[in-house]
Amino acid sequence: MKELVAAITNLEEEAAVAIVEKKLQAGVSAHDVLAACNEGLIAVGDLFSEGEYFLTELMFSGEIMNSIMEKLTPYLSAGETTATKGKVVIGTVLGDIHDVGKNIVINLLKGHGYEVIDLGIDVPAAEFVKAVRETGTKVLGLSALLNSTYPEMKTVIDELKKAGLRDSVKVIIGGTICSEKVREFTGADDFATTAIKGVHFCNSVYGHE
Ligand code: B12
Repeated sequence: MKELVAAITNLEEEAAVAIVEKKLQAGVSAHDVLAACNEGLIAVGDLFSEGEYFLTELMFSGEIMNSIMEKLTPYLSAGETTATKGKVVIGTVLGDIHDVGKNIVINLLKGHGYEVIDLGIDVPAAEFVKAVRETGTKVLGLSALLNSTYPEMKTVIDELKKAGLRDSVKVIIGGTICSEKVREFTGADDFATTAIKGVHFCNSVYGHE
């Protein structure tokens, strides 16, 4: 796995994708592969923070992850069921365009039999409220990766309250910046820094555990 972390950190797309294919063929769990990819991306982020990498490199790391996801998705979705276990509305909050993690969560939820309504990126609070009202979902997932955008997750929850919808929907926030402190600040029901936690959350809300 060290090889994979290094290939992503060094932005070697072909090598990274080849290693992922090799690991999957060898029967390594897709979740373990994903964890190594995350480690590589965190290293890229750190190099960006330190001024070693620039926006171009950051963008390229996102592209590498998308190529890897093409290989990983079928494995993450293994065991797909046709039955709909329930609806989930999800999106990245206003001001934030990071969606690699959100898309992984979506793939995983679909693989576990959930109907996912993806509102995309940079989503204003009013759109989340509208989607919750119109779909009658019991779960809303909010994604944010920036220190400057996590307060927007609180705005969404406050708007749900104003619309009288807060009691009808459970909210889970996700992204590397999420913690118990952030959950408390936003008023969300739970937080996740892994995609699988989102699945467990939905299972408990919809009574599938
Ligand atoms: C790729 C990347 C980009 C790409 C995004 C491409 C894309 N389509 O998403 C681009 C180049 C566009 C980008 C832009 C920027 N980025 Co950026 N980016 C990253 C990087 C390297 C990787 C993010 C990623 O994809 N991780 C992989 C995924 C799989 O992980 P994840 O998102 O955390 O998701 C997992 C979990 O958190 C969880 N999860 C996530 N969401 C949800 C939601 C729910 C409901 C649930 C249940 C779970 C869940 O499940 C996922 C799978 O396990 C990070 C580094 C890092 N440490 O995160 C920086 C990082 C997030 N970016 C950063 C910054 C500063 C920026 C910019 C402001 C840079 C700039 N000066 O313009 C812009 C912001 C643009 C904007 N308005 O949003 C900083 C944020 C610092 C902070 N905390 O505020 C980071 C941390 C880099 C750094 N160390 O400085 N970025």
